[in-house]
Amino acid sequence: MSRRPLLIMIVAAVAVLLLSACGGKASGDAAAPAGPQVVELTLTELQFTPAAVKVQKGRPVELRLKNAGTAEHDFVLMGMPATDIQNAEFGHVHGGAGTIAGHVVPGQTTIVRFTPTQAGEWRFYCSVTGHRQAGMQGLITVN
Ligand SMILES: [Cu+2]
Repeated sequence: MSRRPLLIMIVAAVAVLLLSACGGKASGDAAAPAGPQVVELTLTELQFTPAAVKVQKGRPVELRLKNAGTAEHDFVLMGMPATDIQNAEFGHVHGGAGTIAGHVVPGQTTIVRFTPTQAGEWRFYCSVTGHRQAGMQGLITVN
């Protein structure tokens, strides 16, 4: 008589193990990422090409900043709600709070990553003295 509860416990334990194994597999499949949205911007004197880009909300963005000019340039985007921000300044990657930014010297490509969390439009620009005023800016649309 005293063996019956033990048998029930063993059956229950096996059932839990099987369920958790199935659950792990299912969540692994569901987590298969669609991959980042790769956006390439070419920086020259004194513009971004293209000057308008579109990305999807909630999907990671990999922003590739290619400096095809002869001067140093950067990319600054302030106030756009985003998570997982990885800024890159002078080759040093760091987390960002509110500002998405990347600096790139001539002939190099700097990669900045972030995930936009809200639809809308925001302006980005180059913060090197005089560049924004000369027209080095653009628009990012999230939808
Ligand atoms: Cu510039």
